[in-house]
Amino acid sequence: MNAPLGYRFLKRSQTSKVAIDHIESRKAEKVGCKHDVLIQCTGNKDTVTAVMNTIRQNNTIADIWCQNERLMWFPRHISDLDNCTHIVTKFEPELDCDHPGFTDKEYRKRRKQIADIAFEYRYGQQIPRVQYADSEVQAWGHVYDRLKKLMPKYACQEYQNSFNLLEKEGLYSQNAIPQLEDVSNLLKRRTGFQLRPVSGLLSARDFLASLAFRVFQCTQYVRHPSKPDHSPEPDCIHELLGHVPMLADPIVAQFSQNLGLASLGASDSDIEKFATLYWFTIEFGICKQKGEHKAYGAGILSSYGELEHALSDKPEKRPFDPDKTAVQSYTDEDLQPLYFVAESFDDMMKKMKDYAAKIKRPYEVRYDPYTNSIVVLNDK
Ligand code: HBI
Ligand code: NLE
Ligand code: FE
Repeated sequence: MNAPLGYRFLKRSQTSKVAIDHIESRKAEKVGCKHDVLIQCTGNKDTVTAVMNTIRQNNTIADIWCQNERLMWFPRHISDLDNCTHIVTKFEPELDCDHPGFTDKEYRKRRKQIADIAFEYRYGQQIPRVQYADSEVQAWGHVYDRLKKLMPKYACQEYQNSFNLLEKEGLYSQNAIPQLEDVSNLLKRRTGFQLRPVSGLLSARDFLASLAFRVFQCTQYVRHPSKPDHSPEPDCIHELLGHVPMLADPIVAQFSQNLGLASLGASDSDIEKFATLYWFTIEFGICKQKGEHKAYGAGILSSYGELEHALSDKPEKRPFDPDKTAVQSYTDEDLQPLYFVAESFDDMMKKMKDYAAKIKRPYEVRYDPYTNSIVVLNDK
């Protein structure tokens, strides 16, 4: 039997109320595949497909299909995001000996405490407030101060406008880490985006699907204080100082939702391409404004180590072109050696729209903001 697959399925099915009726495996006939595995199970349709999606995300599995389903599962209502919480274990202080928190027992304990908020969170609830420790607020204040000095020179106009507004509203300051619930309420009023807590790096499929509902999955813990200049994993400094000001811009909000909608039910290889495009735009994008290069990517804007590097002439820069950018490999461990530069924000968004329109799906999707649901068209 294919032990890792069987184990993974059993493990997930135990926590998801899926009953396994039968498991069987044999040597695969298809070249390049080791085993064919047949799993018959009983359970709520959405839950079974959510379990399948977990397995699908493991790239050792080439093909997975379900006899009773024509459409791949994806969230149809905003509350279905309670099932889009598949964490990718990477850069975690518990498992990665290079993580600055690996040998810091207190830090790991704190991370667990904050992660539990996300594990227990369900749609419709208020996001619990975190009483941040002085050392956490200090790390925030240090990054805040350093970034604020660099912003006028390096950040795009949209970012600067929103950041000023967040300060004016009294939500952002060097002295306190804003609470996700308060930030979420402000975003809801500005652009209809809202936050939900997540315990770490989410799978690209789940992360992108949330954007379709104007939901941004947001970490709540703070990076290790020994390395404030750059963190390879998302933390609340990255979310709040990188993403939130951009999500407070109506055009960026619409663009993010469109990318989310394009990802719903897409094949694994298309998800990978969308995730790569997301990486080189929303995360690490540079654009031209008044003849100068400016950062609009959240991963650049939340790291004072990356901000100066990205806009210096050290790294390679190439013009943004979705067909090429979508298949560019990248490192998520350190400063980026390569950035894609858009002619303008508008030009990047138009190119992305044309790219997404080329992706084949046997149906179209629309968002119904009255019911917070996805409407599937041509669903024959
Ligand atoms: N998960 N929590 C979290 N935060 C992100 O910014 C994030 C993620 N998962 C994937 C991701 N970003 C992107 O890099 C793409 O893979 C979609
Ligand atoms: N490198 C970014 C930072 O330090 O804020 C985080 C990137 C998360 C993808
Ligand atoms: Fe991010």
